[in-house]
Amino acid sequence: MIAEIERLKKARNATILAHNYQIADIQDLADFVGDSLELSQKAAALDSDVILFCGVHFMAETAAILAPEKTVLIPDVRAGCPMADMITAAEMRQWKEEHPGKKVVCYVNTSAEVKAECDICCTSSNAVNVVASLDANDILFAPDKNLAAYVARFTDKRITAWDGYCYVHHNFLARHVRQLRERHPAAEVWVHPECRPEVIDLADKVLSTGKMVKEAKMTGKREVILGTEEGIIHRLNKLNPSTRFYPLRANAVCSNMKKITLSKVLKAIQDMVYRVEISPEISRRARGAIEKMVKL
Ligand code: CIZ
Ligand code: SF4
Repeated sequence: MIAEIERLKKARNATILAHNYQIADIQDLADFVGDSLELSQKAAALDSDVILFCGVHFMAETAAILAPEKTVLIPDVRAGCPMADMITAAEMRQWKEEHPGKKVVCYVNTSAEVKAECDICCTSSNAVNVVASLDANDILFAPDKNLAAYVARFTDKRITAWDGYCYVHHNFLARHVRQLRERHPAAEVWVHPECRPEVIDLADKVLSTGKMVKEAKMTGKREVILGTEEGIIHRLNKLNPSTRFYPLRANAVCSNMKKITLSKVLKAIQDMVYRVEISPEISRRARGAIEKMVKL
C-alpha cells in the first residue's frame, strides 16, 4: 500500500500532511507532521496540486481556506472533531446577538462557517496573545471552555466561554496526575491547555502540541508524563529517543483522528476523494479571521 501511495503521490503531484495525533503509519508516510496551523500554512506554501490531509475535518478546511487554488482531500469525511461540532454557525450568531459589542475569538477547532462569524481565530499556542491583542475588554470565546479558562489566567479581560470541551483532554483528572507522579517521581508533567483547570494546576508545563515538539527536542528530563492525545508520543519518541514519554492515562485516544488509515489514504489518492470544498463567501470571511491571527 505504501509503495502504491508513493507512486500515485508523485503522479498526481500530491503532498501528504499529517496531524500530530495521527497513527504511527500515517505519520511515517507523511511529508510533514505538525499541528493544524503549521500544516495549513505548509499547504499554502507548497507548490503541489493536491494536498492529502490526514487529520480531522476542520483542519482540512483550514488548509483549503489558506490554499484555495489546491485540491484538498481528506481520506474519511466522517473524521470530525466532536468539540468543533459543539457550536454551529446559527448558535454562534444567536450568541453574538445576546452579547452585542463583544469581540469574538474562535479556536481553530471550529467549522469554516463558525470561523466566518468571528473577529479572530486562535490556536492553543497563541490564544493568550490573541486575546491580549484585542482592543476590547469583553470577549466571547468558543468553543473550548477549558482553553478559555486557561487564557483567563493571563488577562484582566472578561471572557465569556461557550460550554464546549474536547472529550480526550477533559477526561484527564487530577487523580491521574497524582497517580502518575507517584509512579514516576522524577518525571515532568506536560499537559495541553484543553485540560481541566485542576489538571493544569498540577502540571509543570502547559503546552500546545507544537510547543510539546519544541520542548521535547530541548528537554534534559529523562521522563515526561504527557496529558494529551497519545498519538504524539510516536513523534516525540522519534525526536528524542533518550527521554521516556508516558501517557497521563490509558486510552487517551481521539477516535476520529484514528479513522484515517493507510487503506483510506490509498483510496483517497486513487479516486481523488474526498474533496474539501467551501463556498467562496464563507471561505473569504473565515480567511479574514485566520489571517488576523497569522499577522499577529
Ligand atoms: O491546532 C492543533 O493542531 C490542535 C487542535 C492542538 C494542538 O495543540 O496542536
Ligand atoms: Fe477534537 Fe479533541 Fe479529537 Fe482534537 S483530540 S480532534 S480537539 S476531539
